[in-house]
Amino acid sequence: MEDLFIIRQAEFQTSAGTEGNYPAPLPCEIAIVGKSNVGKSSLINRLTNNGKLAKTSSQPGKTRLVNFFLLNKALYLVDLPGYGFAKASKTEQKSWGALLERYLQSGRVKHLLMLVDIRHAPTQDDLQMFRYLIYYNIPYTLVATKSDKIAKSKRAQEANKRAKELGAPPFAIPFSSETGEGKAELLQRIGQIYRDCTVIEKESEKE
Ligand SMILES: Nc1nc2c(ncn2[C@@H]2O[C@H](COP(=O)(O)OP(=O)(O)OP(=O)(O)O)[C@@H](O)[C@H]2O)c(=O)[nH]1
Ligand SMILES: [Mg+2]
Repeated sequence: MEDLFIIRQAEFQTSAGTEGNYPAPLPCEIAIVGKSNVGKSSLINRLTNNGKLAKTSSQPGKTRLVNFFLLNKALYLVDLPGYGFAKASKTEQKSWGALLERYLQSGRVKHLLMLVDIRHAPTQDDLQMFRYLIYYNIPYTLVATKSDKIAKSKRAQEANKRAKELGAPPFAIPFSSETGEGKAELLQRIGQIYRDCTVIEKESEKE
């Protein structure tokens, strides 16, 4: 577990809207995408052991801005509004789409955690998101959320199935914000990502 990213400190930094008022970038920025209600904000709270850090709700459409969380004063973990919230008005859907797109095209994000519900086949929006990140060559990790909702014996298999349905290599990390399942694995992954970001940073300093 040498790469495990141990979160010693986590704080909300700032929110940004469509005007793209992002904070000064750090070498490492990891953002979370996925449909509305899939558990993006809950995942941040579970990882940081702070149930109140990111606002969550049983109603989809809770997160409406790009929210920056600073971990160990070294890395940004970014909570994004979810897509595919059918009840939102057309205008709202458009503005969230623009927000997401502007953020993703800003070139800040080094890695995406793409969340899918472990129980359901990906939606058209999920497929579109996945195609987008492949097209723009954004490194990603797939996370299958709400793993507590299905039998333990099926979790690995179902998580991998969701990845396959997206058209990705068949691997996703089963994760539960309720039980903490998958937390160590995800922190390990974040540790690897962080190491890669800082290696790249050092390389570019040499040039
Ligand atoms: N059982 C279970 N419920 C979860 C889990 N993760 C999230 N939830 C619930 O799912 C609902 C949505 O969670 P959020 O974290 O707000 O989802 P979100 O993806 O941030 O949603 P938006 O901000 O609307 O895009 C809440 O009622 C959470 O309590 C999980 O791992 N297990
Ligand atoms: Mg949210």
